Amino acid sequence: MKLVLATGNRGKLREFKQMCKDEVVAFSDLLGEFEIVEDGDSFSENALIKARTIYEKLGDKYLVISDDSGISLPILNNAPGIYSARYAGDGASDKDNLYKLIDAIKEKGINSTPAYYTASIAIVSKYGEYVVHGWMHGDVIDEARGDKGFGYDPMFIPSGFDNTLGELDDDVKRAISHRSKALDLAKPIIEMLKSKQ
Ligand code: ITT
Repeated sequence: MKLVLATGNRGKLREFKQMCKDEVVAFSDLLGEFEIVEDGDSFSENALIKARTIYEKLGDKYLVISDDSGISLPILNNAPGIYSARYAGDGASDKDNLYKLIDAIKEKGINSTPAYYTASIAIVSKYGEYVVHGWMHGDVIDEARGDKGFGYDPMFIPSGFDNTLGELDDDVKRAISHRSKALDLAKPIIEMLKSKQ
C-alpha cells in the first residue's frame, strides 16, 4: 500500500522517496496540483492541516503523511521558523529565501550563527492522527556553498561538520536530518496503521 505525501515541495518528495524506498506517492499524482492554505501557529498544526486536507479529498482507504518544516535562528528570535517558505514574501523561491537569510546575518555584522531545522510529520488515517518531530542543529553562514539538498541547505553547516549541506553528499543529510529523525519515529506508526488496513 502506497503512502500519499501531502507536499508540493520537490526537495521533500525526493528525500521521502529515498528514505521510504519509493513507497511514497505525491498527492498531485492522484489529485493534481493545488495550494493548501497553511494558517496554523506551529509546525504540528500546519503538518496536520496538510495531511487532513489530502486525506479528506482521497477518502479513508488512504494513509496520508505530510511534513511541515523550517529553519530557526536564535539570533533572530527563532525566525523564520514556520514562515521559512515565505521568508522573502508570498511566492518567494528557495533562492530568494536563502539570500534573504544570508542578508539578515550580514546585517548583524557576523559571519555565522547557530541555527536548527525542525520537521513535524503528521500521519492521518481512519484509525487516527499522529504527529512526530525531529531536529537538526548546526550553524548558518553568510554565503551559499554547494548545490545539493534544497532550500537553506547551501548555508547550513550541521554540528560536527565543516561543510554545508549543499556540499555534503545526500546520504550524510539522510543520516542526520530533522526529516529522517522524525521519519524514524513515524515509521513504526505507519507500519502499525498499515497492518490494520
Ligand atoms: P509543502 O507545504 O507543500 O510541503 P513547502 O515548501 O511550503 O511545501 P513548508 O511550508 O514546510 O513546505 O516550508 C518549509 C521551508 O523550510 C521550505 O520551503 C524550505 O525552504 C525550508 N526547509 C525545510 N526543510 C528543509 C531542508 O531539509 N533543507 C533546506 N530547507 C528546508
